[in-house]
Amino acid sequence: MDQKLTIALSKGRILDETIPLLRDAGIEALEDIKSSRKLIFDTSQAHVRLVIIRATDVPTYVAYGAADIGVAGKDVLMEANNQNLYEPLDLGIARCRLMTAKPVGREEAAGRLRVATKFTNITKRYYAEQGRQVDIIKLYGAMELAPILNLADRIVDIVDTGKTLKANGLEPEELIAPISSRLVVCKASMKMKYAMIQPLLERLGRVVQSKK
Ligand code: PRT
Ligand code: MG
Repeated sequence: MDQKLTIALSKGRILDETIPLLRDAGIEALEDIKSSRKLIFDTSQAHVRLVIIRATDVPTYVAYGAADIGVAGKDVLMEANNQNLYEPLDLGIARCRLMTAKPVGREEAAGRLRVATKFTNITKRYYAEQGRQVDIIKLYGAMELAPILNLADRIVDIVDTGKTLKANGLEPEELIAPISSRLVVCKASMKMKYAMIQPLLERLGRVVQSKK
C-alpha cells in the first residue's frame, strides 16, 4: 500500500494511555515519543505515522483530513462539535467528569449567573437546555481562581479526584457529562482509506474490550 495513515495524538495524559493501546494493536513509534522533540514519528507499520499536536487541535486536524485518525477527550470533542468526524470507539482512558462547580457555601447571586470556563460552547448549550440565562466568561486556564477573585459565580471544568476544587474552596455541583478519550476518524478518510482504517478499528476495539 503506498497510501499513508496519519494518527494525531496529544502530549500529556492521553498520550501516556494511548501508547500502550496502540502498541497492543500493533503500532509502535520507532523512537521514544515522550523524550523526543519531534512532532512526526514513523511506526512499526511502514504506512502508519503518528503526529503529536495540542489536544484542542486534534478535532481540527482530523476534520480537515490532515490527520486521518485522532485521539481526543470527549470534552474537547463536545466543545469543537465538528460534523466532519466519526467517533467510532470509546477508548475508556483519561476518564474524568465535566462539571459545574461553585464556592463552598456561597449564596446564589442575584441576577444572571456568571460562569467562567474554557468550554464556552458546552457551557452555553448546557445552560440553554435548562432555560437558564448566564453570562459566560472565557478563560484559558486556572478556572478555579475566577470565583475566588469574584470574576465568576460558577466554573465549568474537568474534575477527576476533586482535589483541585477542594484546594481552592470549591465544590462540584452538577454533572454535565462523564468524559473519556475517543478515537475519531475523518469522514472523508473513512471513505478513501477504508481498507486501512477498518482493520485498525477492529484491532483497537479488541484491545479496548480486553482491558474492561
Ligand atoms: O495542557 P494543554 O492545554 O496542552 O491541554 P490539556 O490540559 O487539555 O491536556 P491534558 O493532557 O492535561 O488533558 C487532556 C485530556 O485529559 C482532557 O481533555 C480530558 O479529556 C482528560 N482528563 C482526564 C483531564 C483530567 N483527567 C484532569 N484531571 N484533563 C484535565 N484535568 C485537570 C483539570 O483541568 C483540573 O485542573 O486536572 C484538574 C482536576 O483534577 P482533580 O484530580 O484535582 O479533580
Ligand atoms: Mg494540561
